Amino acid sequence: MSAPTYLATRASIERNLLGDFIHVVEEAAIASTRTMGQGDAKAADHAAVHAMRQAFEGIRMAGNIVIGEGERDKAPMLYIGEAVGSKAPDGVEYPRVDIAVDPLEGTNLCATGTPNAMCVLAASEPGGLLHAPDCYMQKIIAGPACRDALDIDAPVKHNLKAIAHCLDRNVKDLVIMVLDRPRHEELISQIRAAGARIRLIPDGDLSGGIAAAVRGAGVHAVFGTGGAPEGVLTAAALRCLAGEMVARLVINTKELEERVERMGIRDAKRVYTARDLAPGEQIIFAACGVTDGALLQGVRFFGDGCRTHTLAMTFASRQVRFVDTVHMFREPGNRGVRLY
Ligand code: VTB
Repeated sequence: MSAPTYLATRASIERNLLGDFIHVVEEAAIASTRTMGQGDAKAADHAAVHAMRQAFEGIRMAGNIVIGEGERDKAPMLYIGEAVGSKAPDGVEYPRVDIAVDPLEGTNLCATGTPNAMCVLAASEPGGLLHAPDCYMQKIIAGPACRDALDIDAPVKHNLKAIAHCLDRNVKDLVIMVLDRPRHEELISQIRAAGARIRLIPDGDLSGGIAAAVRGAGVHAVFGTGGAPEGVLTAAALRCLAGEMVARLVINTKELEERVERMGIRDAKRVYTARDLAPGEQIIFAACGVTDGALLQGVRFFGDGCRTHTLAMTFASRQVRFVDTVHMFREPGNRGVRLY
């Protein structure tokens, strides 16, 4: 007889673990925001990783980190392949969950107190998130209206026209987010030549990608090359939001070629959609603001506690929640609970 399962159904990942995962990103955000503006990106990252790792410990799941801080020898915590979650009592099995984390997306943003730093994770049933190598990924990300309209091999102008058409507007009315990097010089001049407007960002194409999938966020697409792990997390968010994405790994060295082969990726030039990158049937995506951003407010501390703002979404049960939490660090005494 097989061991009884603590949480029996597949549907239970979304239903039963969402609250726990919100807690995880909130804890990471509170810890890293303590370091905001200190100019120490490493310390900010370390605070987020440590808090996230600790928060995972209390969750009744057999968690497996598929996208994390790197390989085991480089990262002491939240390394790829690390088992997280509380230990099940004898005779009990907890649900198996694959987890992708970006404990602090935008470590420099936090270190400099610049907008859009956030603590992020995505989770799914085993196999539901691509084990992407830590390399670059070329991406075009847009909202649900742009269904099947993006072509990563087409000229920039062509994609901008397609996006404008889907959004029932002119190319000049579009705002395209691009990471401010020398490698994007040519891309930026092509977007300018096509007549679209640009918002250059210092870091954080993940939060930009989510904003592009939400109407009214003031950004219509993200173009350019960013991290592949961030690409998988973006894809998990986009599946919950029905957003569009086309992406391709940038495999430009012999070492990377061998690495992706070892990882079982047969076609290194493959064009991925959001569904390819995050194929799970059960997906949870949670992001808690560290510094204020397009969609999320950062952590605000007050005398007795703090307040956090989290985006929490599920794929199968189709929920998009904005969670506004007041965390009490101590008894407020007769000063009362201050919400503002
Ligand atoms: C992007 C950005 C991230 O890494 O993915 C970027 O969105 C890519 O790397 O916030 P480079 O900095 O080398 O361009 C981050 O900046 C950090 O993960």
